[in-house]
Amino acid sequence: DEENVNIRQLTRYSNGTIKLRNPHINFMDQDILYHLALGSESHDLIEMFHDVKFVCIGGTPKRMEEFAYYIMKEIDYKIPAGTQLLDISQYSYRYSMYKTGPVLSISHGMGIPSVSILLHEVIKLMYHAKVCDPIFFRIGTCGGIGIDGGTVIITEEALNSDLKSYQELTVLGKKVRRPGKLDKRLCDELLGISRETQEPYDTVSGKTMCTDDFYEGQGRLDGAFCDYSEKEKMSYISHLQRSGVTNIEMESLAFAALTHHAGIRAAVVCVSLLDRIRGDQVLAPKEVLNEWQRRPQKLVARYIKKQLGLV
Ligand code: R2B
Ligand code: URA
Repeated sequence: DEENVNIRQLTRYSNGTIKLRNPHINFMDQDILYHLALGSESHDLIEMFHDVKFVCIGGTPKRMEEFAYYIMKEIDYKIPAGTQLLDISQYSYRYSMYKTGPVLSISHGMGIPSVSILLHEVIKLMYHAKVCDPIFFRIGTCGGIGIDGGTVIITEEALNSDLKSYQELTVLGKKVRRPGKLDKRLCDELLGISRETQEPYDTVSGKTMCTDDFYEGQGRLDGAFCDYSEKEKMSYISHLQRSGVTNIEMESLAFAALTHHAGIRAAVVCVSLLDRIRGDQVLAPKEVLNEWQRRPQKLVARYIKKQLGLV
């Protein structure tokens, strides 16, 4: 539609590389991507990153390291025998970043502030490295609303905790709203791929509510504080369900808002760790949780393999 054409013009050069919506970066002698431990003068970012096609981000360094090795196997990417993938951002002591050919795998920590800082720097990295039309994925975990643990949920639209489909941030003391939009076609393609494989679990799509807290912010009864009753919690969760919310997590809104503002196609794929109608504590054993957390990775890996012409 018209909005997408406008965003495209604002965010791309004619060859598909990223144009930044910030005139200041061009006038700087160097740009230090502080939280990634990279810089435009200290590193040859084009040499290091120009071939990136997919940027996959998820909460923990360990899971994203595992994803880097998993995708290495899936796309048959070879590194010299006896060597390991390097955590490119290890000296930031903030985020971890692994590169497996065209796939970047990066940890984003917990919550909107952490994922926002990362995305500003990763989007600038795409610009400095002259990357062409990258696709971004968040591979994560969430709480389901009337949805069993182990179910994979693809976000159609990210909502704030007022169930509005925008992120409101304060810039120079003024409120700025950015739509929590994700790529509809990408969401549908992922759903389509999930239907091609016979997995013993469901993959669904829906609206995702993004909160600034895991406990009171998600209506849990098991935080250090709780000033509402179980009845009030349940009526709130029912209200969410009636509003079409399938899951709750803590990064989708900033992820959707920033990638959409940058004109980057993006998707959020999370596995539900529990059904919030049944409880609040994450009770599944570690081995079960680990297997569940590989499910979004599998789906995204399959999409990547398709795009690379490997399946
Ligand atoms: C999902 O899991 C984390 C909280 O446990 C948070 O980062 C999120 O969005
Ligand atoms: N992550 C969340 O933010 N909430 C949950 O309930 C589970 C994972």
